[in-house]
Amino acid sequence: MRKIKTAVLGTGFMGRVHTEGIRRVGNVEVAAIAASSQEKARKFADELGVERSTGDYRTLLKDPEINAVHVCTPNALHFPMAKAALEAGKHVLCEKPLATSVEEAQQMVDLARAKNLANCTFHNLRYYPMVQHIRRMREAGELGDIYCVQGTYSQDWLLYDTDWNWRIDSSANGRSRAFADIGTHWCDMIEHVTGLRITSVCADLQTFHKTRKRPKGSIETFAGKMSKPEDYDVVPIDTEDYAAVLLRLGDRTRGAFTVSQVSAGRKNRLAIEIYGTKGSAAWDQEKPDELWLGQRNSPNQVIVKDPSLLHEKARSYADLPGGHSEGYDDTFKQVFRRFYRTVADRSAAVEYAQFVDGLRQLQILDKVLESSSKHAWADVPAPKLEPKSEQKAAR
Ligand code: SOE
Repeated sequence: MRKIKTAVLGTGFMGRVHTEGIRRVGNVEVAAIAASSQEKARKFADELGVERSTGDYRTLLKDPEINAVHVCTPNALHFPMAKAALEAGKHVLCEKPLATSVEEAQQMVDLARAKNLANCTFHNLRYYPMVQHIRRMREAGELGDIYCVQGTYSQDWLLYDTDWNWRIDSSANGRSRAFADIGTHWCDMIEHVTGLRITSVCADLQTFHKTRKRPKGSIETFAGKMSKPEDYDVVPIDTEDYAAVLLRLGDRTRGAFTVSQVSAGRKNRLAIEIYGTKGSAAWDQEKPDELWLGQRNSPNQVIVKDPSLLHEKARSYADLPGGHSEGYDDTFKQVFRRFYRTVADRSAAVEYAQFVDGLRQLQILDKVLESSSKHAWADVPAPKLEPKSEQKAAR
């Protein structure tokens, strides 16, 4: 079997999880690694056993043997790298947020379309088995019409003013931090699961740390919690630690959620609650195999992931039998498997978030920032382009 050859651009937290995840897909080989320097790329490639490495990703784009790239670099590099890769005819899977502006994201959507290349925005969190189960319950009408949605995406890894990562530097990250980093995941999930569109937002953003202590060395995502940097510069901060957002999803459905990177004890708590006319569902990423189902006239239930008990259409997202947990890592495998199916066969169904979905999240983000600065509701534009994906059928 001839393997599809792919290159991973970026050697941070995401570069590592992507490299490991790609290897779980049988017909794909991580052929090369690119980083900001040859030394960095070689060190990473040696650790993970990848033959080829480079400090200049453009050399990989010239190689006709490389079919696809994963863009796992800081946000500000997503656009130039993905654009160059598409221009070179490579299929692109890009980390979220897709870009640092709506304009860049729109160009990426247009270019991928014009070149007819597979394109994925890595909103992987939709693909936990229990999240897919809620989605299919909703499609089957088991929750009824949705009255309201609520929840949070809360973390604590940026709680102290000594916590640092490239995301805090807006020149590498873009003008929004907490919302772009994790709020976009929440919105993507809620739209995907409910099939509804966020139509207006009223947001309040807060930066608790007006300055932070930037260590003189570099710090990996989440790793700052284990280091005690003594040598630092005090720098002003222009991105938010926290956001609270009220939502309208069409004329009837309402919602509210918070986003925080300073909530002690909350490690990676993406929680969604959906309240419908017939029943409710609540799920929390910190306990991914469990799903709470609420009823008015019968006892509530907590169901545990077990492929034999999942909705038929959600079953392909669970690979292991009940009692064998499937988590964050496994969502990568689920997306990669589906992405590479469409790379191998351009007529295969698209079962992942595309660039157009990443653009959508940047449009919501834009309105969240506008609403917070104006202290007013802001309307989110209806998408011009509907994804050609499975998501269309759900909406
Ligand atoms: C950091 O906040 C981060 O790694 C995000 O970038 C991911 O998208 C999220 O899944 C976990 O947290």
